[in-house]
Amino acid sequence: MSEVVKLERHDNIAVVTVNSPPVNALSAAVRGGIFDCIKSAIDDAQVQGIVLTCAGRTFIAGADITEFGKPPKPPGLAEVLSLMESSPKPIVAAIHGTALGGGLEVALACHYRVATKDAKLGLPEVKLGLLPGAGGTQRLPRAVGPELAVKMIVGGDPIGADAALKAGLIDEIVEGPASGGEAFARKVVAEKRPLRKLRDDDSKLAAAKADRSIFTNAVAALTKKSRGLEAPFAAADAVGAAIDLPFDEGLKKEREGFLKLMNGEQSKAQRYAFFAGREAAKISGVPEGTKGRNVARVAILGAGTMGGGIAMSFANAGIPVTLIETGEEQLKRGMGIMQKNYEATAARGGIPADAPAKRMALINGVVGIENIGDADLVIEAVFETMAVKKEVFGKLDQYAKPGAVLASNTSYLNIDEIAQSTKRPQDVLGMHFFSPANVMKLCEIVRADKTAPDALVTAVSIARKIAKVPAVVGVCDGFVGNRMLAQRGKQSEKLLFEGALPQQVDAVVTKFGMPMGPFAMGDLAGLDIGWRSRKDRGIKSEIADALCEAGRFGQKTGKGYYKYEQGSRAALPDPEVEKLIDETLARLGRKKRVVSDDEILERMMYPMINEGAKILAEGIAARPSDIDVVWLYGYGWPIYRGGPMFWADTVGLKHIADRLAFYARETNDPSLEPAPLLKKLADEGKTFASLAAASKAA
Ligand code: 3H9
Repeated sequence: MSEVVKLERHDNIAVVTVNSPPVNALSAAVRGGIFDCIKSAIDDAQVQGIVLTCAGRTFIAGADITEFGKPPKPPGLAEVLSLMESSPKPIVAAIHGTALGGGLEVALACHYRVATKDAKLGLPEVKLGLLPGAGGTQRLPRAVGPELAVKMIVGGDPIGADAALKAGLIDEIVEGPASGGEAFARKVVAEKRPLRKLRDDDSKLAAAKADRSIFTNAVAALTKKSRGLEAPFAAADAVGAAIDLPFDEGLKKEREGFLKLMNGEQSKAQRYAFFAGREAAKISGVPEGTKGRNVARVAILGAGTMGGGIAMSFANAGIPVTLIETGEEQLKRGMGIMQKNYEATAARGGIPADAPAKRMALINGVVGIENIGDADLVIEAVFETMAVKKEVFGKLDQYAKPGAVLASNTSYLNIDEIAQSTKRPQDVLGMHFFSPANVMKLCEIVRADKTAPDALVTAVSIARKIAKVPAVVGVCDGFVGNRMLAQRGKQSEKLLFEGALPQQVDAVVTKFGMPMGPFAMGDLAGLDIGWRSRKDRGIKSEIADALCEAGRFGQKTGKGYYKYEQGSRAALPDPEVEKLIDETLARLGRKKRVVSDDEILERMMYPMINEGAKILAEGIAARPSDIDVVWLYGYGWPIYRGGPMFWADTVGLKHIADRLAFYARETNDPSLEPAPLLKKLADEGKTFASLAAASKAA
């Protein structure tokens, strides 16, 4: 009766199956199909029980996000759920894969729920800047109690079938969803079990009604890291309504909150970010159907901070790693750090207690590059100079097996040049991980001139497999992220010469939503690195040099642009730095002026966007959304602002181009002149979003 939902009757049990690939999202057709099939089953006198299940890889993974912001099409999900919950015949949701968002809400409106052992159940709406809008905030607390409910709703992470069974979210773990669901429905019918409706069951709310601190403490802990975000707080309020209000009133409150968020700017940005991340995995300029190479084992060269973090990322995904160092001492140190790192995470409850041993067992630490022979992918994370990289890649030629993908983790060096040091440039590309590599999600995949399409596909798919967000970029100094960051760095330094203080600049940047300002970031990375490199190149940076000459290298020396108390990472403004800046300016005959926060924000962000426009024009990134992905997942750009290019569109490109031209004039800095592409879009009244995808190779 429907293209995407079908109804079958097996004796007295009706089986309703949703089949709408890829993830059975609740499009209008799916909602309509479920409504019609359930109604038919209710009307069929032969039917005594109903199973709702899904074909394909997953149970319903949520509302169809592509429909948000468009005129609603009937039937609404609330109407479908109301029909199901009030059905006079028991409905069993049979779950496999991921029952997420609206999908779990459908299941919660059923009278019983069963799931396969590997199923995951969750309400991740908050990650899209939303709250569950189809009863999830009211039914989940009634199913599992408000404490776990608020954790799932405000935190947004799913739970597994075992935890769901323990919490009372599901009634049984089954082998197969359809067969298990049907068997369970037969049991319900045979035993004449009641029509259990979560809306009528307040028993699990009683404790929180008596002592609301159970709930408020959980909310306080969960929202600690939600600075700037609206959804977690609105979601917590909606769950609070489940405790305080009758079901229907709570539902009304939930609906109001959902609509407000859905129509707001933050959710728009977060939904954009969701699709941008998926879009980035589609590589332009690669022949359709190109298959990646098989990767069963990875070799990583270098067990330092980066190499170790990368090795952990693979081990976390169950992929065996050969971790290679040049000496026993370095290897021992690297292995020790990983072990400690895992143990600390386990102690915090981040991973199971037996995970450190299991994961470390996947990392085989050895001395000598000759041990890479059985690796399908080799990632080099050695010292960051061209000479060292070339030497290493020359050796890879000798020891890597034919067809192995050879990746460099360089953060700025020319991969084309590195590739020339091998006889197999078609296998060479960049995989630029971000520090700490076991935590940060971004992996810039650098496509060199001669990189073979299947090598590129291999890198993108393995990055996804280890839970990274890949973004394909072209060869240039610093690739996408660091190239844009360099523009911000240049301006932040100039601002000090004009009268701003490090703490003022950083405060503007963190208020915008970035996790750290440029000066605190410099202190974290170590100021001596740039100092040494400037000396090598004969470049001066008066204030930064003066800091280093005074032994202020950043956090590691307890002093940099800020001071740090022993054992603390908290950046404290230091009058000595102010004095040092004043003296430097006086020495150079520079006059201080009052720099407004507005100016700081514009000079921190607009030059990066300008560089982004150049990156697009050169084809270094194929789409504006790829640049946004780089910033969202590599640099902590606030997700509710979508990424620099998305944000630029919301500010208006004309305004940005005008301000850049103004600053170019006022500060006598030709590098701030609006890039041709930015100027063109601004003149035409267009946005970055209007640009068609264009990759270097296309
Ligand atoms: C919600 O439910 C609101 C309700 O409370 C209220 C309603 C009133 N819609 O990620 P993948 C596409 S809000 C549309 O690569 P995986 C995705 O774009 C929703 N499309 O696969 C991709 O398309 P393409 C709450 C969707 O195996 C393809 O499916 N739910 C949706 O790595 C495959 O996706 C969520 O937030 C969707 N809901 O991961 C869940 N979901 O091939 C969001 C996916 O063209 N989804 N697509 O690029 C996910 O977390 C992951 O997709 C999932 C599968 C874990 C399901």
